[in-house]
Amino acid sequence: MKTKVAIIGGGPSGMLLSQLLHTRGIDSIVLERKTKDYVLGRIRAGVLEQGLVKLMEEAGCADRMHAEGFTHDGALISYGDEMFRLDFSELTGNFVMVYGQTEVTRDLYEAREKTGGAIEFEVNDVAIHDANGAAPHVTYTTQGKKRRIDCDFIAGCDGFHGVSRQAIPLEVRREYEKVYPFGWLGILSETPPVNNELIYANSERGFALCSMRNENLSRYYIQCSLSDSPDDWTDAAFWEELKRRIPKAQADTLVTGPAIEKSIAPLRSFVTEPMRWGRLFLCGDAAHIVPPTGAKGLNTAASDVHYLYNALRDCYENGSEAGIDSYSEKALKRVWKAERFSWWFSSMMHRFPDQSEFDLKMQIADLEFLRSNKAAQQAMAENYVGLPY
Ligand code: FAS
Ligand code: PHB
Repeated sequence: MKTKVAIIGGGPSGMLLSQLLHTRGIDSIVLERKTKDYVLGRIRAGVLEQGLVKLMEEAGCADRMHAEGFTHDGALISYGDEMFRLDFSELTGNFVMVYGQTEVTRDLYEAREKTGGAIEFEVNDVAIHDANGAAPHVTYTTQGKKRRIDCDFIAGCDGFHGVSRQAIPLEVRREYEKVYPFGWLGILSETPPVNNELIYANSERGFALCSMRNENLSRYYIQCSLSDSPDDWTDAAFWEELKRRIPKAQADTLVTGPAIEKSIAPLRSFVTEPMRWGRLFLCGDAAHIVPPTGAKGLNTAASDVHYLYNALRDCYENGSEAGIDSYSEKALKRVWKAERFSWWFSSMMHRFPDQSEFDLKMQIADLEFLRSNKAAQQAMAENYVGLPY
């Protein structure tokens, strides 16, 4: 088989890139390890920056998002029983869209299937060959048969545990990592959200986040030990702990119900450089990971896709390689800003096992400064709604 762009990974990065390329008549083939149902069964991000909203519009996949998503122009931050609001609109003139990553991915699959997009599910043994040579190609097996795709370019959109990053030689790759000593236990419940905007809570018992997917589907997280497993937490225990971490007024009005999904995500900050090796380009979690506190994971994958899509367009439509030559440097500039914001917000909102009394005082001072200083609020809001591409 031959295609212009072989895309490894059928998550949001791979599907958004494939759909955008399609709008310019640039063909691609998506190779996905899992089934479509499995991919669409994953519950992950919930907050979209304006940049991703615009990319979905450019991809022709934004109708349902605009019909069912919620624009949020603020969020609440609580510490103990104190709480204050960040007014994104007043501080930045911008807002975010609350619409689950699962729905973004579903919309992209629907668009690709409508336009006969080439997607292979349940592929195995994906391997990248000659990425830095004259004949880049990808091999894989499907239904026991070995296949080969010859291509002009390879997009590694296969997430943190994929194969693409490993295709860049160790002597070329530089990796940066910080592993956090806790995880997030998340649940989905068919209950009305406790508040119409998100609440990020720093409590003496640990971090909590009150989010939502719609007026009768809530998403909650509590910081938990890395040794925990979802089965260690009954629904009742989760609700009890959440109530102890959010302000009393919200705890008293929280509507609880059975968890329809319960999972634990470990937290890490990770970046690999460069994000390009010859004709191989890494996008999204294949190249970088952030703690989900700042809702930057999916949104930084989107800015990678924006840069790579425009670079490939420039190459095919104008014969210019300037975009692909500057892709890694341009993408990494924004990646590191997202890494910094996610690390800063996570450091301010979570309780760390080895925290000293002084460290705790610094957290409260950080929160008090953010609460009282407009410039600090502006900086936070600019990062949260999304820095420019
Ligand atoms: P993804 O990991 O989503 O997709 C990669 C795809 O590649 C997967 O479908 C995988 O099956 C496939 N793949 C892997 N190896 C392959 C191979 N060898 N061959 C073929 N296919 C292969 N971000 C937030 O902003 N907020 C959150 O609350 C949040 N929660 C998260 C919870 C978890 C458990 C995880 C893991 C991530 C979370 N994230 C969150 C980050 C998440 O949203 C990612 O940023 C987003 O999924 C990135 O999308 P992709 O780069 O497409 O990677
Ligand atoms: C979510 O709704 O899943 C979500 C929202 C905001 C975050 C992280 C996760 O910062």
